[in-house]
Amino acid sequence: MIVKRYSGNPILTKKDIPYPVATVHNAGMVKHNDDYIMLFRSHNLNGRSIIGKAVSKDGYNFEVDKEPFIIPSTEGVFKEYEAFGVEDPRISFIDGEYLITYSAYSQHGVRIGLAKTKDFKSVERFSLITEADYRNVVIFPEKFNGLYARLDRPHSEISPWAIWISYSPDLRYWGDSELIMRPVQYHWDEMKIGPGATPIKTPRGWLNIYHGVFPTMAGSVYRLGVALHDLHNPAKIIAVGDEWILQPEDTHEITGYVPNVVFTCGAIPEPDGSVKIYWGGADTVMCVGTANIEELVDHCFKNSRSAL
Ligand code: BMA
Repeated sequence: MIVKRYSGNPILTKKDIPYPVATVHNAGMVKHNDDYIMLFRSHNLNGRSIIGKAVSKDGYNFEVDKEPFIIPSTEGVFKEYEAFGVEDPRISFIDGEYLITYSAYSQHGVRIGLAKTKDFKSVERFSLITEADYRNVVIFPEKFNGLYARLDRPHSEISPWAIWISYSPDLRYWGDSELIMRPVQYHWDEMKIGPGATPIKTPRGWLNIYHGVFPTMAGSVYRLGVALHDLHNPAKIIAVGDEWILQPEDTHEITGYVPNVVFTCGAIPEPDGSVKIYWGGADTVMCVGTANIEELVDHCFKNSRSAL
């Protein structure tokens, strides 16, 4: 197994949350000073989502804040576009601040909000950085030729859901968008793919742990795979692993709010060359596993397929 599940999974469930929620899943992750910060999504009991925060010293045992961290805004333009909930945060550290991208749901569709924090004590909304219909936006933790770069996943009726890249000088205005990776027909990720964890810099390229979906008679199966982007030009994908790295297998991944789902929004590289990958199990609980970063990069080259 390339990803070793932690024996104490799930690491966070609704029972650990000091306010009423139905689920704890799809968490963005980052290390801030010596703390592992987890921003997790929860369904409220009305079916709409909010984002909570948990902190850990070891990456496995988390303490949850008494109050949610981001709830739908009651002010300005954000109020209109977050009315149905905020979901699936991703965190990137760049230029001394943490950027949090999240899905903002409303009657107008799903678009992406960008919020910033320096300390995870307070958080400020910056801008809504896409129109509808976008999900899964992750910002690279480094600039390329002076520009921020993000992976995103617009929806299209014509072509299957695929991974695109866009650039920005200021985080507000994005452009030069390009399709860089597509699903493969009759393959584990044939129905849709989307960016997952914030990309991890390695000597051989940026490691992108993404999710892929396969349709079955019993609904969709969400799995994780890996792709490697060029270090200097993230639009160029060097290799895409043919086989998934993680699929739903534990009971809390196979059954729950949405069965047969492992879905990642965050992974934390460690100084010893390992990475802790965090995933939501069945849209219900949070799980963690470890992998070796070099092995994940090797995996990208295993029967590597074309990205397009
Ligand atoms: C996707 C998103 C994720 C979710 C997954 C499985 O479309 O909604 O937040 O984890 O479906 O339900």
